[in-house]
Amino acid sequence: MSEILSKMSEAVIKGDTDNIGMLTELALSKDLTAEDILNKGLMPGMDHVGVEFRAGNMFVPEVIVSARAMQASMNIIRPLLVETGAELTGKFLIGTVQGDLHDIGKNLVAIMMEGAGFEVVDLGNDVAPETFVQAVKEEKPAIVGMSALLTTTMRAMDRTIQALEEAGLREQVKIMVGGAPVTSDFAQRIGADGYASNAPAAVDLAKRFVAK
Ligand code: B12
Repeated sequence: MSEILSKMSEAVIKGDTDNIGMLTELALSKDLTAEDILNKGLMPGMDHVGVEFRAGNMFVPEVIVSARAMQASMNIIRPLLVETGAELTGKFLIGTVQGDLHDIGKNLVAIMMEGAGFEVVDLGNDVAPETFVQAVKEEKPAIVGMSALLTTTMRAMDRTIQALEEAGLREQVKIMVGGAPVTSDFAQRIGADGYASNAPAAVDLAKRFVAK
């Protein structure tokens, strides 16, 4: 069984979009859960890609194909991750901040949030502060989530919170931030209501927000 999961990690590393769908179906047919596939197959593969990228052994085009392979598998397991039948808990608006194109982690948070019963509005990536403002006006979410993967784009979280303040919308929403370079210290400094280091922790935090 774990052989399939290591093959999935390898498929992410090699960016093997042709075979990853088949491997995902095979894993599911062997009674592996969507969580197993995500946490023991896809994530270790993407972690490895991160290490190799940092070491200069992999380059942007290769990382893109790895990301595509991971997304291809996530598209298959998505309904299973969502399938908890939870009641709608509130509206959750999420986006990757301006200047940042990384969206795998943001997508994962959105999927898990949907699975926990939140109605999710996903603004995509490279979302300008004014787009967040407009969306908060229109969608009236209970919670806004912002994702950033680059140290250079973390500041856009700050600018987005300021824009919400200037538009008089800050008090209407709870704001949570996340992404690899983000810390709870940083979240506090920019005036966010919370930080979570991964998707399940984001769900716990969101549930605490709406329970209050
Ligand atoms: C895949 C990837 C890419 C892909 C992105 C594809 C895509 N569709 O997302 C591509 C190739 C496009 C890319 C481009 C670049 N990348 Co890049 N990339 C990565 C890589 C390898 C993996 C990121 C990832 O998807 N991880 C898996 C997900 C599941 O994890 P995650 O994003 O951290 O999300 C989890 C948590 O953080 C949290 N979370 C995330 N969002 C949110 C939001 C909320 C509200 C909450 C509560 C929680 C939360 O929950 C998630 C799930 O558990 C990382 C290295 C790494 N290991 O992080 C580098 C990395 C982020 N990239 C990096 C860089 C430098 C770049 C480029 C500048 C490279 C270049 N020279 O062009 C460009 C920037 C493009 C841009 N403007 O955004 C650096 C950033 C360095 C820094 N500190 O700023 C990293 C760390 C690599 C490195 N070590 O150098 N990249």
